[in-house]
Amino acid sequence: IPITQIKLKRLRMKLNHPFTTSFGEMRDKDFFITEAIDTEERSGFGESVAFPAPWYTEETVETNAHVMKDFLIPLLHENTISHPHDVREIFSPIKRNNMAKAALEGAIWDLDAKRKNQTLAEVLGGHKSEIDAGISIGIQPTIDDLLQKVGDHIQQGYKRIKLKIKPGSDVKTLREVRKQFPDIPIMADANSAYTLQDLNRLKQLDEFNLMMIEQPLAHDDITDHAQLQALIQTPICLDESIHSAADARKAIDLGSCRVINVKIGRVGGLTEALAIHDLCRERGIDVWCGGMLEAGVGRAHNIALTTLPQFNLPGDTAGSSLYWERDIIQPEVIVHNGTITAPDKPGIGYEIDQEALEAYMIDEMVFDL
Ligand code: OSB
Ligand code: MG
Repeated sequence: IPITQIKLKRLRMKLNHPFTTSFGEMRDKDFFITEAIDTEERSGFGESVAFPAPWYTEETVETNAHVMKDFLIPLLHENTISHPHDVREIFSPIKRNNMAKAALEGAIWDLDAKRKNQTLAEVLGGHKSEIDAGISIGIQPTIDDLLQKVGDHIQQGYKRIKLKIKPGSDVKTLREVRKQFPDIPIMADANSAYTLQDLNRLKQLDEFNLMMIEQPLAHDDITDHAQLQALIQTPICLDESIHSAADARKAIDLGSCRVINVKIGRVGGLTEALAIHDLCRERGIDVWCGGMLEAGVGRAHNIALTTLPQFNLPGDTAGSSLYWERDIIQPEVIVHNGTITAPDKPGIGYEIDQEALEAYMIDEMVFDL
């Protein structure tokens, strides 16, 4: 793939609604859009999902900038890439920093698909023409706010509702939601807010018929989760704990989870995400695509990945308008009757809204390869 230039565009975008989890509140997004340009001046786009603070994993926007600029882009300069699959190997001397790796690898996957005049979904091996959309609701100021939001999103057709929980905002909250909405598909995400000491509280969640509980225990744990899974009925889904297909294999072998949330950034790119997909398909583990409050480019990558067959549960990729006044892609991601139609144009399948992109841009770095 004859890449001549890499551009890193730093954007700041205001979220329509602040998003609160057990680890903190986010009001806006500060992140990188990556662009890989070839000899024919075609462009592929990627998005880094790291947040300004290391709340979710250890990466930040600043560590992304440092690692891309000082380590990963030089590796792209020194090596030839015949296929996007090669990027994982080329980046392997650099430990972790998965979101930085995924941001660059994603732009190369998009560029390669465009060069082949195929959709990103096609080059990944995905065939679904529509994908099911779920939504993740942050912790709300009051229970009434939460009930209102759940009702609105069910009305909009979302196929499952994810609620953020933490100690003190869990059993009572879920009981209220279940009372009002006895039959809807609900799951809870704790973002590592509990320990095995909270076993009794976690056991109480079994009464709410949750599809799953996501990452109840430590962000870097798989063994306590195996103990917990043996003691509760609700399936455990791992998010933060899974950084690679090797992690996924160990978690499955130990019985630490029955479901895996795949985030392209967290696992270091689409190649690794495909490996996790294939493993889960072999082992009969359900998978779905998580979200990181992405702008349109990241959202488009999630949609392409979700067209693969083992993505058999609704993900967290919701419509653009729930997050942004104006997204950076055209058309924006639209959810209709709880589904997103996979785009049929080459690559990520959405045009970059250059005017919006420029309006949000706060910095740009250009590297010749
Ligand atoms: O744990 O899945 C998570 C957002 C930021 C950080 C972590 C998580 C989330 C979400 C939101 O749940 C998903 C989305 O709407 O993009
Ligand atoms: Mg999560």
